[in-house]
Parts: sequence; C-alpha cells; structure tokens
Amino acid sequence: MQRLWSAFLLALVCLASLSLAAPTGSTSPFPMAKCHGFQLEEASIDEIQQQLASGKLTSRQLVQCYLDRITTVNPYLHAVIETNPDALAIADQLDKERAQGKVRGPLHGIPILVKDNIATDDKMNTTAGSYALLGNVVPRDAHVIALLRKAGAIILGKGNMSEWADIRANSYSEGWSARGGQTRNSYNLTQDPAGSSSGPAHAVSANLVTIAIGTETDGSVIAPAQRAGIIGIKPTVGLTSRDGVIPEAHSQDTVGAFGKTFKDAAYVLTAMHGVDPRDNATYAQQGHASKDYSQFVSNSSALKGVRIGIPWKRVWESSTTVNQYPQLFSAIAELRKAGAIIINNTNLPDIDDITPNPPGWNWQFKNGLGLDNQSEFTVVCYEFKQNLNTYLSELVSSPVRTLSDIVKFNDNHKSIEEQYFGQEVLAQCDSSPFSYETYIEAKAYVDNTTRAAGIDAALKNYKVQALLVPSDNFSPSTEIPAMAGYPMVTIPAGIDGWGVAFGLGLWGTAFSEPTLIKLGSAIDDTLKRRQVPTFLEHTATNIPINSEIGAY
Ligand SMILES: *[C@@H]1O[C@H](CO)[C@@H](O)[C@H](O)[C@H]1NC(C)=O
Ligand SMILES: *[C@@H]1O[C@H](CO)[C@@H](O)[C@H](O)[C@H]1NC(C)=O
Ligand SMILES: *[C@@H]1O[C@H](CO)[C@@H](O)[C@H](O)[C@H]1NC(C)=O
Ligand SMILES: *[C@@H]1O[C@H](CO)[C@@H](O)[C@H](O)[C@H]1NC(C)=O
Ligand SMILES: *[C@@H]1O[C@H](CO)[C@@H](O)[C@H](O)[C@H]1NC(C)=O
Ligand SMILES: *[C@@H]1O[C@H](CO)[C@@H](O)[C@H](O)[C@H]1NC(C)=O
Ligand SMILES: *[C@@H]1O[C@H](CO)[C@@H](O)[C@H](O)[C@H]1NC(C)=O
Ligand SMILES: CC(=O)N[C@H]1CO[C@H](CO)[C@@H](O)[C@@H]1O
Repeated sequence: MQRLWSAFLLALVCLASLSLAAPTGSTSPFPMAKCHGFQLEEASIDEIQQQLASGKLTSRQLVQCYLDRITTVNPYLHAVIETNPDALAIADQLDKERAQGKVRGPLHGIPILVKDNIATDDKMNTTAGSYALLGNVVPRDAHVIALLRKAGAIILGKGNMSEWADIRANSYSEGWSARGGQTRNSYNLTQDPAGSSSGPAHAVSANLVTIAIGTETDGSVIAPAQRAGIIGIKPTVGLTSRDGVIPEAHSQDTVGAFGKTFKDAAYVLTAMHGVDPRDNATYAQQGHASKDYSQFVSNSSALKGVRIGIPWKRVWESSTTVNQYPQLFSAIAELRKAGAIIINNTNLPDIDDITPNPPGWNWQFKNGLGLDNQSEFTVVCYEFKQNLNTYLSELVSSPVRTLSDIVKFNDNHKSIEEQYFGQEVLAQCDSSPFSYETYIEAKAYVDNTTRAAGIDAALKNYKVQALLVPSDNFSPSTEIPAMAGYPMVTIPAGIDGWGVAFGLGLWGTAFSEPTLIKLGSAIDDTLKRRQVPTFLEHTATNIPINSEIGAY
C-alpha cells in the first residue's frame, strides 16, 4: 500500500513540486559493461532472446552479468534484498533445455526480481522487509511464482520494499525496510523512490534485472514505476492470484508487472495471470482474460481516432505534479498530433463524494471511524488483520503467527525495527477499530463511488476508451482505481527539476488490460520519454531520504 500517512512525505512532495530547475544532463556514474559483447543495458526481452537463440549468450552468462551489476550498483541503490543462491544452477538447467530444442516461451531463461512479500519456496526468505518473518518457511511458491517458473523465468532475487508495504506507521520512508535498508531513487539517490514496490521498480530501471513483479493495494506498483521511469501494469484485482502474497487487503491487493517496455511487462502479465482455486477472486477473470497480452502492444498509429478522456476535476486538479504540467501538456499535444481525440473534463460524476476536499491527499486521514472520508482505510485496515493472520497461519514454521505477534516482536526489537519509525498503524489495525457493520458499509461506499458511479460512468458518459491521468504519487490518480480494483498502467512522461522520472497513467474498467496495453504502448511509442537512470548524488549515499528521520 502506498499512501500518504506522513507529514514529512507530504513536505517532500511539496518541496518536489516547488523545484522548477531544468534537469542537468549527466552521464551515469555506473555505465553498464557489455555482457559477453552484448549491449545488455536497456535490452528488451526480445533482444535478449535473439542472443540466447543464436547461442551468442547463455542464460548462465546473463544471470552472472546481472549479479555483477547488483554487486556494483546495489550498495548505492539498495533495491535488492537477497539474491537467489540457486540462480546460476537454474540458468544452467534452462540452457540445457534450450540446447535440447525446448524453449518454453519469451521468458525462458530471463531473470526476474520479486518483491520480498511474494513467497518463493526456495533458499530465499519472504519477509515483507521485516525481521519478524526472517527464517519462516513458506508452504509453497506463490501462485504467480509457480507460473513464472513454469514459463522459464529465473527468480534472480528478492526486491526491497517499504516494510509491510507501508501499512506500519504514520511516518515512514518509502522504500525503507529493516532488512533491506533504504531503497534509493535510481535517478537521484537522495530522492523519494516511491513505494511500496520500490526495489523491483528501481532494479529494472537501473538494469539490475530485466523484469520484476510487485504488489499494489493503493499505488504501490504505479508510484514506484513512475519514479523509476519504467512501465508498470497494475492488473484488475483477480487477474493475478494473491495466494502466497503477504497480504494487505483482498479487496484491493493485486500482483503487477514492471518492464522497461510494454512488451516486457505484457510478457510477465501473460505468464503470471490465471485462475487459482486458492484465490476465489481469480474466477472473475474467466471469459475476460487474454492468453497473450503481448499481442496488444502497438505503435503510435494505434492512437488514430481513439477517444481518451482527462478527468480534470480533483484528479489532475489536486495533483502534486503541477510543476510537471508543461511536460504533461506537451505530451498531450503530441498524442493529439498522433491522432488521439483527447477530451478534457471527463469527470467522474461523484468525484465530490470520493475526494471531498481537494487537494485529494488529506481526505483519507480524517479521524473518526465513519464512512465518508476514510472508507478506504476502513476496508484495508479491517481486511489486513484477517488476511495477514490467515497467511501467517499457513506458514510451515514461523517466528510469528499473528499481527499481534508482529507488533510484540517490533516492540521487543526496537533497535532494528523501530530505530526510525514507529508502528502505530500496525497496532491500530491489530486493535480491530472497525466493526463488521462499519466495514460492510465502507466497502459498499467504496465500490459504489469508484466503479459504476465513478470510472465506468466517466468512460460511458464521454464515450472514451480510457482516462489519462498524471501517475501521481499521493493523489486520487492511484487511489481511485485502487479502491475500484480496476487496472492502471503508467508510462514514462519526463524528468522533473530534481532529475527524477515521472509518468502518465491510464485508467480503464475491470479487465480492460488489453485496451490499456494497446493505448499505453501507443502512447509510449509516441512520447519515447524514458531516460536511462542518472544516479545523481551517488556520492551522497548517506544522505537520508528524510534527514529528520535519518533513514539510510
Ligand atoms: C535468509 O535468511 C537467513 C537467516 O535466517 C540467512 O542466513 C540467509 O542467508 C537468507 N537467505 C538468503 C538467500 O540471503
Ligand atoms: C472460496 O469460496 C468457497 C465457497 O464460497 C469457500 O468455501 C472457500 O473457503 C473460498 N476459498 C478461499 C481461498 O477464499
Ligand atoms: C504500426 O502498426 C501498424 C499496425 O500494426 C503497422 O501496420 C505499421 O507498420 C506499424 N508502424 C511502424 C512504424 O512500425
Ligand atoms: C482542462 O480544463 C481545465 C478547466 O476545467 C483547465 O484548467 C485545464 O488546463 C484543462 N486541461 C487541459 C489538458 O487542457
Ligand atoms: C470530508 O472531510 C471534509 C473536511 O475534512 C468535510 O468538509 C467533508 O464534509 C467530509 N465529507 C464527508 C462526506 O463527510
Ligand atoms: C451502494 O449501492 C447500492 C446499490 O445501488 C445501494 O443499495 C447502497 O445503499 C449503496 N451503499 C452506499 C454506502 O452508498
Ligand atoms: C537531487 O535531489 C536533491 C534533493 O533531494 C536536490 O537537492 C538536488 O539538487 C538533486 N540533484 C540534481 C542534480 O538535480
Ligand atoms: C543483495 C544485497 O545487496 N543485500 C543487502 C540488502 O541490504 C542489507 C542492509 O543494507 C545488506 O546487509 C544486504 O547485503
């Protein structure tokens, strides 16, 4: 979950939007060496597959090149928490298969990084960044991991993340976990990486791995993807199974894909989606899922005559990216030039109910347990305790079995778990502050306002295929599709005054991934605004993301 619990993050965002300076064009202090003669930096899966097919490169060599890169860059970036001790052996196995003429598909022999809250039944730990779960034994691979392995992907390691996917404290630093330290922004190391899937997103951007997966409850795929200048696909809740994922809230949790191109991310989504009897929500995809999401990847010409809406009211209006408007508006102009019909003010009819008090970011922090302003938190907090306790109860062995155990663990290990941040939100949700009746009411309110009377109404009323939004960090632009359980994608849209990437996003209705991938890739092909990370301020790795808090 990625939300604005904290005053200091707010300050950070406000400061960020004050900066108007042009980005300094600088070359990377970490140029990537060629991998056995192959330009691996920025290489797409199709390009890597060509090398593998021609025999010029093996998966073992590929894995070793990324491991070397992790050794060089990760001490600055802290995007990787662990590497897989079996990665080279798995690569050997897949090289052997290829030599025997068996190629499983586009992911055969391709390394992938996995957020630390997704279970891998191997030598690696699955801990959501917390020492409380260190040494636990998971019962099986998460469903998405089993599917990725079957598709031939090599789990290269675990990605660092905001501990407990952000649902721990009112004040925290995105990308920080006790086990992994502070994930840094690959463009400017002193800047917010965004979270909670910080490590997977920035590892892809920094070319520490080809592709990655993360999870989102609210913003946790889209926000780090945009600040890492890559493609993020947050699928409809129910397209990717949550079995084996350390949960937040089943109404909103979803496993998403990161890639430097839409094709790469679409390959990941193709491999990891599917019906899973262990996650009932996945039955909803029947008749709505595609066997191959890469088939929808298009070029700029796919924008011709396509109606795309701009939900200006509250969504753009309360965006923290106001100083990026010149670049965002020029992007819109380029899309129009490519033939898109962009319609402004395709507002959600009940936007006043969803986000009553612009700017949108503070509506959810109102005290009091009623509906209105904090329905989303009511739903997430209520479900979190139940979902997490169920997950913990299924572990083969674990030092903690309940949310209460975790709260106790943190208090008993303050020097490693609470040296920078408290755990008020974990404790609050553990105290069951909401009744079942309040939860049901909040859930109905969230569903009603964001779906039929929200995104779906805007799409229908203005006859648009998708809604274009800034891929904002803390705003309705990620919150509304998160609450709806609807998909969103983000596309690189520029570099801000501090040298950090930002993105444009697309919203659609449930299971509209084909449309979002088609239009998103067409927008990406039109704008072509991804830039290779610059690692600005890499000499200042000990400058905390927030100096008052002192995270490292
Ligand atoms: C997992 O955690 C254990 C400590 O419990 C550690 O010894 C081990 O190295 C970790 N695994 C990896 C792959 O880092
Ligand atoms: C799925 O739904 C069935 C029937 O409602 C229920 O018995 C089962 O516990 C559910 N399983 C999960 C994993 O939610
Ligand atoms: C763009 O896609 C269209 C439709 O698939 C195709 O006909 C066209 O050749 C492509 N253009 C470029 C420049 O690749
Ligand atoms: C959309 O309309 C609003 C006024 O309702 C205006 O302030 C804004 O600049 C417009 N946005 C674009 C992209 O034209
Ligand atoms: C939400 O909070 C704002 C200000 O805190 C208040 O003006 C508004 O009435 C509240 N909305 C609802 C629906 O209660
Ligand atoms: C949600 O919509 C349903 C059906 O239209 C309605 O019965 C219910 O009262 C609504 N709930 C809320 C909280 O708005
Ligand atoms: C990087 O971000 C910091 C703020 O965290 C800012 O002071 C600095 O100017 C930025 N560096 C560049 C080169 O833009
Ligand atoms: C693979 C890797 O570099 N892991 C590091 C993650 O961060 C912790 C804390 O900084 C280090 O101890 C690990 O070595």
